[in-house]
Amino acid sequence: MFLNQQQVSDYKTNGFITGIQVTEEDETQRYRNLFDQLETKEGREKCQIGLVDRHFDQKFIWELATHPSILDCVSDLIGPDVLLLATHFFCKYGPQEKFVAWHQDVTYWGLEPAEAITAWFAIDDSDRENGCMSVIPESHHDGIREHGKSDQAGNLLSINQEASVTQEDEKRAFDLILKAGEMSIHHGKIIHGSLPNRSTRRRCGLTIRYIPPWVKQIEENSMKRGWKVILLRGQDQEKNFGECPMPFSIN
Ligand SMILES: O=C(O)CCC(=O)C(=O)O
Repeated sequence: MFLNQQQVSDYKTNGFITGIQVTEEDETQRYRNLFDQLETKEGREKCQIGLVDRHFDQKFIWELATHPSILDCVSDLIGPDVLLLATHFFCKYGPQEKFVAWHQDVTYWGLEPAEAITAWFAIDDSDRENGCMSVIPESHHDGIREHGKSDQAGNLLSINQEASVTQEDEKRAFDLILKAGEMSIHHGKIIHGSLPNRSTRRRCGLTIRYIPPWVKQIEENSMKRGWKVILLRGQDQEKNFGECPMPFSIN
């Protein structure tokens, strides 16, 4: 086990854990340099939320998605059989009004049961000033809330979705402050979002989504396509998704 019993129990109760160090300083710097190179190639506009599933062509993203420390933590939480569902960067440049509205990840993913888990790996330091992610603790216990459209301009979410939250919920929000190279892990049903980046520093995080093998896709996701799911650890007896080969080997 990589996580201790307290962390496993906190995840079950609160729907998240945070401050887990994944990479040492030189490795963290290497990943930041590789992201910087991708950013130069793709442009900032695209980098905000347009880098989806690039683990298929960018080896460094694949390396992070299959990083042993991340997989060890994920296995401790969802079991020994781990499938990679997707990767997606959320990159906010500052100072700007772009934000991520409150939402629950699994709402538009078409999965049944809607069980997914996300590792949010900090490429850059992520704090209140540059718009770190916030979660509403324990909100993953209450099922899927109604999602409408955000009436505030600048929501980075693909279909401008926003979950209805009360002022009480907002008061309980917990900020996931991370140093580059650390990660938080959140449950697919926890309500989370992030405020605008008010700093002049970039705030980039790689979200890595995983599922256990008993999850099926029963509807199209909001990107109107099937997931390209890869078995990373253990076994997939269910074979609910077509076989997708690994784009690179696992180190
Ligand atoms: O990085 C953020 O600010 C939001 C990330 C997010 O919404 C997610 O992981 O689903």
